[in-house]
Amino acid sequence: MSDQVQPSLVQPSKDGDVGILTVNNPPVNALSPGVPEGIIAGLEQFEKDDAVKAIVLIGGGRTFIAGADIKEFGKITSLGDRRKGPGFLGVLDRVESYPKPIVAAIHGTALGGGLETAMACHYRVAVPSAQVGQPEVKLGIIPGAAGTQRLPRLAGVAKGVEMCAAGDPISAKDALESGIVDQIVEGDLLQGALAFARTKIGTSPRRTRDLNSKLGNEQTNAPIFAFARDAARKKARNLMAPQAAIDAVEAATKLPFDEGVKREAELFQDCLFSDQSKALIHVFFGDREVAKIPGISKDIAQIPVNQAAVVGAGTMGGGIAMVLANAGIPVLLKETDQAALDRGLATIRKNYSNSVKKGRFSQEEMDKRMARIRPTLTYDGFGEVDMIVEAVFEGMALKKQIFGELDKVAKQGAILASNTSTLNIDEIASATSRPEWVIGTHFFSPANVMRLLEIVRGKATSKEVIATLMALSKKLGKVGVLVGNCRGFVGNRMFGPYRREAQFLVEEGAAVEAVDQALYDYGMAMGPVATGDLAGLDVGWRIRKEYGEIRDTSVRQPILEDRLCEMGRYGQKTGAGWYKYDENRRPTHDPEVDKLIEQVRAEIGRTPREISAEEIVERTIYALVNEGARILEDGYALRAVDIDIIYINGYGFPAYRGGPMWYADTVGLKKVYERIREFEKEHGALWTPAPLLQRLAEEGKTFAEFDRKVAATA
Ligand code: ZOZ
Ligand code: NAD
Repeated sequence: MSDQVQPSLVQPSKDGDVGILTVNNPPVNALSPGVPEGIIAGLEQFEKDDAVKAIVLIGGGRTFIAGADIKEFGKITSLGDRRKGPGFLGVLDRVESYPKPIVAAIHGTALGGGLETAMACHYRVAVPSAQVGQPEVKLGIIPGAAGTQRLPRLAGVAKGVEMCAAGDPISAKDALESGIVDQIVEGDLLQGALAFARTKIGTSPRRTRDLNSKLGNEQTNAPIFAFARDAARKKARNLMAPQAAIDAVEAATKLPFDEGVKREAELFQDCLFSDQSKALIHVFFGDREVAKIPGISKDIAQIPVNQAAVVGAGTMGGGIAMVLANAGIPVLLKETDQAALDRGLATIRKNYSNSVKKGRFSQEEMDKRMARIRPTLTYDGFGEVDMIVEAVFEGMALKKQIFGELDKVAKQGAILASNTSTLNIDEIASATSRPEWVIGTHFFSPANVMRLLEIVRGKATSKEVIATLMALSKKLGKVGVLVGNCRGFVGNRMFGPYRREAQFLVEEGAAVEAVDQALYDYGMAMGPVATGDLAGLDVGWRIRKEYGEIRDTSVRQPILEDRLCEMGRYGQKTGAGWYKYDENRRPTHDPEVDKLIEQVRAEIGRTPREISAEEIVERTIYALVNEGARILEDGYALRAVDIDIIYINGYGFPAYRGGPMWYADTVGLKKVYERIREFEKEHGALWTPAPLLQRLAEEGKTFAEFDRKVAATA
């Protein structure tokens, strides 16, 4: 524990015969240095006070304790001393063995070390809106203060293992039913907790460690652990923490409490010092960092978005209308003709019905959401809305025509957004008399599912519009990342070289399946070749044709995908692309594609060679890193972590690798740079190292250090 003791983070007070300890460490009452010490100091004070017969531990502000202070973990691992650990177990032993009853009073969230603290108390009460959980696996660690030992003693083995291995919080009601919480307080929490505490005065405190009745036996537990391990293998592919959490809960069922705690500590340390945990903690803070835009302070006035409109009810427009409706915002949805409008609405209805069938929400809720979407073939009502999102076909002339029309119908002060995936926002904005109100909102497909929203800043876009979109993205359940206006913005611009390399690897000798498998094993949700089939190969083909890139002989060009498109093989939508698809969209190998590959190899004079999975990963992932470094240097992404968050939320990049830029840091930029130099020698100018990457590699620095410099100068 730290030397900088700040006991003022926990305030002792009294209400008659009950002592109250209030944790005040905003914003989330994390167990930062000073909080554990404050709790101990308060307990010692009340122990000596004979007038105090029971204690209530409560959180000040918006929540109970939301867990360990995650910033502290980096300090522990950077010291490299595994034995140091968080040192919090002794504090909780002191709480549990305290002679007077202690009641934890929970509102907001009791998460991680917060729930562990509550479980070391003798009783727990909670308001109905409270949530409790052991979310540590989401940070690549496991509970480290006996959570895996106390939770199954309160909630049973099945519930304990589920909560520790999946990490999702549960409601107060669920916590009451499973025995974690003793009472729900409907009115004032403190008053309810005081009353509850008084009922325990004079009784000997109930210690969670002594409650063994829910621990089951070998026979009843074996299937629970087998099921949990299997589920974790599937849902948390390649992740070590969920498996470790299950091992730790299993230890609770097999070892005496103190031995189980020791086993948990070993597993906790293994996880804490892993690259996976460091990466996931980077992602936790990254998710929040991207909302911080230099030059756009929190007090910039935002534009209230109470009503919206979407132009185009195709794949994206329909999804965007759902996103708005889901957030309670009424939305006009405009199409060119009735048939297109009906098609769009039918898709929306089908998507909502599927959610109802899966039990995500009720039919009544679906009806409410549908009622918020008002179909139209005209611009009637567009003059009243606060934001209009354009999602028509990708083409500059059409986009400019639509923005010219929107300029006439939209009220002054309305945000005009385009969902373009490649086109220049400034040129689109030039079709209006108010470019400061124009912005790019690049949703990802399916828009109602994917978490990423690239917010594209034009050169005239106002700070108010940017601040509004950043805040709105959160309300819409998205992670908004501000990007600059370059072709493909950040995500798709990087995706080009990544998928280009996947094609080159096939040209050079790798099997299509081998490329996909290598990246899948690396942790990508899907391989790059299969992703092309999913998104539609024709999209890139059309863009390449529009930009006149095909057959540019000055640099090596991928050939195979254009040939597939010429054969009408656009991917899943035409039943064939790189793979053949059945009616359930299941892919199979296609000998036709083998023939094409052989033919292309012969044409370009490539003798196929053995290519290892390692080279496949290096060629594709380093292509992302190199392009990412260029984007960063040119200022199209604010920080390396912004690129990481884009890749994790929009492109299925494994969070436990921290995103492409963080991953490059973990490999070592010098090593990445040297490998890229080798690729340049072999494959030419497409692999010229980004100057920023070269500089950082030569200086022995990391992208994370680059980000810290950006933050310091912001
Ligand atoms: O912030 C949301 C949340 O989910 N936080 C993380 C909760 C969590 O994962 N807790 C478990 C931590 S690991 C743990 O406890 C391990 C363990 O067993 C080890 C043993 C104990 C060791 C003890 C050591 C003495 C939450 C749901 C709480 C609130 O969501 P909101 O959307 O309302 O707010 P955010 O997420 O924007 O957060 C506000 C600011 O607080 C920062 N923050 C949140 N949780 C933190 C934390 N900082 C440090 N530690 C935490 N646990 C967050 O970064 C954000 O900061 P700003 O600067 O971006 O405003
Ligand atoms: P889509 O072909 O599915 O839908 C476009 C719709 O716009 C069609 O229904 C069409 O009838 C309608 N439309 C055309 N002109 C119109 C007009 N004047 N007024 C009203 N409606 C009109 O296309 P999509 O895939 O939804 O793409 C839309 C936009 O989103 C494009 O700019 C595209 O680049 C971008 N985008 C697409 C994806 C994706 O994966 N599909 C992802 C991100 C961004």
